[in-house]
Amino acid sequence: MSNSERVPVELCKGVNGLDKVVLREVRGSSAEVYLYGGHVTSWKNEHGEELLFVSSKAIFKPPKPIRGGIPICFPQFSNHGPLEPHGFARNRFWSIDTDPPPFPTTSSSKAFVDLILKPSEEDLKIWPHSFEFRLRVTLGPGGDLMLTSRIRNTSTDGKPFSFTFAYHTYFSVSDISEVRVEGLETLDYLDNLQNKERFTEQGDAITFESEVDKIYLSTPTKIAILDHEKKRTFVIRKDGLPDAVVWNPWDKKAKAMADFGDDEYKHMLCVETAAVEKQITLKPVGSLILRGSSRAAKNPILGSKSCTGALLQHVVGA
Ligand code: TA6
Repeated sequence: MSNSERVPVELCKGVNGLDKVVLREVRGSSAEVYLYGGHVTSWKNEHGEELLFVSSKAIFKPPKPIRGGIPICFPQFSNHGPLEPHGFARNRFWSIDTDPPPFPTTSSSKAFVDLILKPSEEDLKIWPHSFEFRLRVTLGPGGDLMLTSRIRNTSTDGKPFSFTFAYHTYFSVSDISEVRVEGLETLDYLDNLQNKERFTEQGDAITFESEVDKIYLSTPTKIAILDHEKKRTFVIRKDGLPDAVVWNPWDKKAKAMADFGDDEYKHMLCVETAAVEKQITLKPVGSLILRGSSRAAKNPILGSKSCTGALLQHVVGA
C-alpha cells in the first residue's frame, strides 16, 4: 500500500460486522481498535508483523470480551470487587468521541482515535456512578502504541467513586519458555495462585515454566519483555499505574478456557499496567488524565487531588 493510500484513520467493519477503526502510520505500522470494548486487537510494526496476541478462538460477540489484544479492565480489576471479573468496560459498546476536550499533549501523529464510554441505565444499577471515560489510542511516529485514558466523575450527588484498573495487554511471543521480563526484580507481589498472598520476587529477570498470575506492586515505570527468538524487546512505559500484572495460564487453564486454544499459552504473555493494590478515587467534577509517556507526564494533572500525579499511561515500543 503506497503512502498516499495509507489513510491514518479508517472506520470499517471487522469480525461479525463489528465496527473497528484502523490506524495507519506513514512508515508502515498499524493498529486496530474495536468499538466493542474500546478494544485494541492488532498492533503491527512497519514490517507488518503482529505484536499482539489474539486467540484463534476469540469470540467477537457481546457479552463475551474479546480474548486477546488489550482489554480495558474498568471499573474493577479481576475479582477485586463485587462486579463481573475485570469490570464491564471491556464488553460495552464505546462510541467515537467527536468532540473530545483538548488533548494535554501534542503528538505529530495523525493516526489516533478518540473513543468514549458512559454508563447505561443498566450499568448504573450495578455501579451507581456517573462517569465519562475517554480513551485515545495513538500510533506514534515510530510505531509506538500509546493508550491514554481520561476519566471524569460526572456524578451530581457530590459523591466520589473509586475504581481499580488495567490495560490487560496480551503480547505475542515466539516461545514463552524463551521469554524474560525485566524491571520487576526484587519487587513484592500478590500471588493470585496462592490467595493473593504477598511474596518478594527473586533478583533475576522473570522467566516462565508454569502458570503465572502475579500482581507486582509499585513497579518502576519501565518494564521490558525480551523475546530472544524474535530478537524483539517490548518496552512498556507507564505513568500513574503503580502496579503490573504478569499472567500466563499455561496448559491446564488454557484447556479450561473455551475461547483460548490449548497450545496458545506458548505464544502469549500478559503484562498489564494496572492500579490494583490501591483504588483510585475521583471526586465529582474532578477528572483524571490517564496518559502520558514520559514526555507527556510533565503535563499538569487536571483533576482531583486524590489522584495527584496519576497519569495512567501505557506506551509500548518494540
Ligand atoms: O490479569 C490476570 C487475570 O486476572 C487472571 O487471573 C485471569 O483470570 C486473566 O486475568 C483472564 O481473565 P478473564 O476474565 O479475561 O478470563
